[in-house]
Amino acid sequence: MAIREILTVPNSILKQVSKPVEAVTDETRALMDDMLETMYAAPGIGLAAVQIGVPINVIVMDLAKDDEEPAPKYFINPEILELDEEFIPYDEGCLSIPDVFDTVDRPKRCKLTYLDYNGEKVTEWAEGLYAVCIQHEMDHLKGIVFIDHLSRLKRERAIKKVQKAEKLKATG
Ligand code: K2U
Ligand code: ZN
Repeated sequence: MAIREILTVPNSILKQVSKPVEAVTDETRALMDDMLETMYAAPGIGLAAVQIGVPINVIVMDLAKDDEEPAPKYFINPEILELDEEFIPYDEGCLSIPDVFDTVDRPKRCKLTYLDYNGEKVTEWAEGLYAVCIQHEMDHLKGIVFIDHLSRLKRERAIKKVQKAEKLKATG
């Protein structure tokens, strides 16, 4: 396993539309192991493969609280089948947009289907933080980051903030 670099805005790879996984192989599982290790180290609670520069339809997530046992979830070729008509606001962040948080409204619940770590098909409803996080991650698979749901001014300010912080980190 390895901790991989997380790409940050405005890296154009984050705008790519990810491609479906043809077959769930040991290589797919090795990638998901790296994604999970990278996510835990960030720390975060979700991560899409495109965020480490691999534009394929793979997401990892762990919503367990700090005082709970880890509960990793793996999503290969996830699809949303149904969306609740009711929207709820949530103060979102993103590992590809460090230290930027803002409110995004998303459907309160969603029904999704995906292949798990072993390639088995799962279909289930997501609600609460699970619903927010999976929709946030599935946006990544479409080349969309959460600031794309905000005003142009807020988006531009967020990108400038990340670029300034990266420049400071690089020059020390
Ligand atoms: O895509 C990502 O960067 C993963 C997000 C997942 C997330 C976004 C919005 C709302 C919930 C989850 C990162 O985990 S953002 C960091 C974070 C950490 C704990 C709680 C919320 C956000
Ligand atoms: Zn994100």
